[in-house]
Amino acid sequence: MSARAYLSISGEVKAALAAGKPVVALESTIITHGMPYPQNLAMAREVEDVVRAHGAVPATIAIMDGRLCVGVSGEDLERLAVEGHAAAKASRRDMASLLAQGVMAGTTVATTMQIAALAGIRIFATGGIGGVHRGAEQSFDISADLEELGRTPVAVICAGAKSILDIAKTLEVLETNGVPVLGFGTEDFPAFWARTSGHKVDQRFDTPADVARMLAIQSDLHMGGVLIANPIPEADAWEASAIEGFIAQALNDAEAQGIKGKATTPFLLQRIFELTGGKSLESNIALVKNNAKVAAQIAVALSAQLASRPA
Ligand code: PSU
Ligand code: MN
Repeated sequence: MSARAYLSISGEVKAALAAGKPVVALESTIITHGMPYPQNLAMAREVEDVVRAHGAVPATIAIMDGRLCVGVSGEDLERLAVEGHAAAKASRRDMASLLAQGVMAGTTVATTMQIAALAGIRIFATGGIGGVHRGAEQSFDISADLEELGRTPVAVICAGAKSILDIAKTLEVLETNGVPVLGFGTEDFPAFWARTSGHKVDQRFDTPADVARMLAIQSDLHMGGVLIANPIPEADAWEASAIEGFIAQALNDAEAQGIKGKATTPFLLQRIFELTGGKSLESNIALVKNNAKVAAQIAVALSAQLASRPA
């Protein structure tokens, strides 16, 4: 059986893809493991609205009922949000087992990219990517997201990487994997809650049309993913120094409680949410919406450019 036989694509997304209209993929681990209920459900719906408001069709991706679902909405989206941490967190290696067992799972950046590519979606918006964890020289904890970006031809619009990670090492691994890291209107790689990290991106691009031109060429060259880093809006940003104390505390707590492997990122996010009295979540939601807007604009520009090419 072909891999595509496992896809369940919603009617709206299928029609948009067939017509070459802009589509933006959205991940679901951010819903199940990245945010608490009910804010996760509100966020998921608002982000879809933002994509639509900017002229593209949203395609939330998840694994449900033994299917790779593209365009999850309505009651299914609610089921996913309510399930939360009780749902599985699908990394690349989990996919076949989850399909075999018919288990509900949020898809990480890595698996969302994989499923988006299978469905023919080129643009994907999220909050932050996984990366090289601090202390990786001991733990070897490097997110599968970085490997996937190297091989799967999907552009991921994010707000950089959180400083719960080692950003310098994350950028090194992206370089090793051949992943272009573009700054959208910035030369500095953003650090999720903060607009800068002190580390440089590879190239700065200032408009959706410029990014779309680069993506079309990347695709012509049969190369892999592209990471587009879009800083959190000024009004919602934190000073790096203001969040660092909370991150240090969360990392200490994770170590004290022996948190390891795939539980690490959800634990740190939850702890920082508690330590900031919920304020980290407000910023998180603001940056995801901002990424959804830019992703939709890039998707619109890319569709227009591809449609105007000689056949
Ligand atoms: N960062 C966030 N929120 C999230 C994640 C990362 O701010 O929800 C999720 C994404 O789905 C990402 C995953 O792909 O965590 C990375 O997990 P890991 O570090 O276990 O690879
Ligand atoms: Mn990990």
